[in-house]
Amino acid sequence: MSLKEVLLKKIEDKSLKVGVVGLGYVGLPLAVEKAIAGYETVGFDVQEEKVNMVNEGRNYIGDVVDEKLKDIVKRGKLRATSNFEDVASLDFIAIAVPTPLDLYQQPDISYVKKSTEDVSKHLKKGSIVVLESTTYPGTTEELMKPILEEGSGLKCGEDFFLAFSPERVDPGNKKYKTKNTPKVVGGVGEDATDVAAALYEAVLDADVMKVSSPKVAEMEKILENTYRNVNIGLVNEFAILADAMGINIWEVVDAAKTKPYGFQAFYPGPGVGGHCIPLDPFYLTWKAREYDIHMPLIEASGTINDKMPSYVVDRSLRILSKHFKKALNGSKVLILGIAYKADIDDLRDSPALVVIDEFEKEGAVLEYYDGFNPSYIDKNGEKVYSIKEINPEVLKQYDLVVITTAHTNVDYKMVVENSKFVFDTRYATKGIKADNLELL
Ligand code: SAJ
Repeated sequence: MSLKEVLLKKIEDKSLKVGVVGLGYVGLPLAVEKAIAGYETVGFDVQEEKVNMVNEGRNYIGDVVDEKLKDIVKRGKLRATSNFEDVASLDFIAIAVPTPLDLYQQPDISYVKKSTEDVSKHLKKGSIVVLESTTYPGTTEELMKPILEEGSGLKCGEDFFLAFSPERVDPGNKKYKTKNTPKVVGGVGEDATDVAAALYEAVLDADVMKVSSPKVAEMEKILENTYRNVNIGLVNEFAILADAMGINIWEVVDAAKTKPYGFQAFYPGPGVGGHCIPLDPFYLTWKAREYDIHMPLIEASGTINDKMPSYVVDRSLRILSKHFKKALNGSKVLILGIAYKADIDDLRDSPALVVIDEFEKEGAVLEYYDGFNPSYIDKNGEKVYSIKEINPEVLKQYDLVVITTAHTNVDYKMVVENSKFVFDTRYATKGIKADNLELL
């Protein structure tokens, strides 16, 4: 039997041994779904704490159902380790490690490189490796393929298969999860694509689209997220003009989205956070320069989005001056919500934390409330605590309340009724009219 036939058979009879490298918001849900689908799954992570929590059946990812994790661990379908020697027994290894930017907004591909090296040392003949991390087009074939071949002495396409299949996890999304989100798969060669697609078809309740190469799959994922970044930048630019013209941008967007085709609503905000949207487009602009091509539209949207936190502070400064003849310096400001988006606890690249920094530069006296984040470590390494709760007595102490993340576990009507002034950068107070309320 050919390499492809052997793997397809193992996928069909569920004897395929599966590995997932990286047990974060992408890798753990993926490992859980593969184990639930009946495949013996090994999770790999360099963080001992994550390895121990998985082996104790203790969940730490919001999108994973605690009971499901506990059950598959108890049934021996899923275990975790930091020992890559276990790769030697695996047929299908997915890699879902971070692809951040470094200080200079350049791709930091070190996690992909390191995990590929670790896998290559133990890669067995007859296996397949699939990268899921969002990255620049070319990563799979130009970076991973040589590492895997040199590290294992095996030949890609003959002794093992290699493919790219971008993750599409939208943390906190109640409707679309790993299980039911369509998947795109692009292999080095058609056989690799077919094998990778076959496993996703066996595990997911979603369409699996095969594309002609890893590069197509790598670029389509970047297009998905660049599309978001640029459209958020566009609406942020509109928001700045709308405010200057005394127009309610939120009403404008809600009106535009009555168009049933050809328009998708994006809303302004205090900036763009998370581990994908602010970063992924710059994996592409970095790679484009290798072809002497610049992408000014992407750069421009990044500039606009990065300016939003200081724009929020400028607006706050004007509110205090106009309504209270107060300077921002020395004013007491309450920040409502520090996660990068509503109803999750993730602080990565959160614009709210940049807003806090910008306020502090102006001498404002800040506190924050976030029910999902009782504390956080600020840029000086200091632990900052959320105030315990928000109630009428507490709210009265602040000169200004700024809503930076619209968590739905807050009574915004009570906030507006009991605050001196509220600046809402997230439309959390939609439908509330008050003289002490201003929207971004
Ligand atoms: N944001 C706005 N205005 C908007 C939409 C978002 O300011 O209209 C901000 C959010 O507040 C947040 C940031 O942009 O700070 C990113 O938001 P996001 O909704 O794109 O959420 P992410 O980054 O957690 O997840 C995205 C996925 N989200 C959606 O498609 C809705 C998806 O693009 C990817 O699956 C995922 O990134 C990824 O892992 O690539």
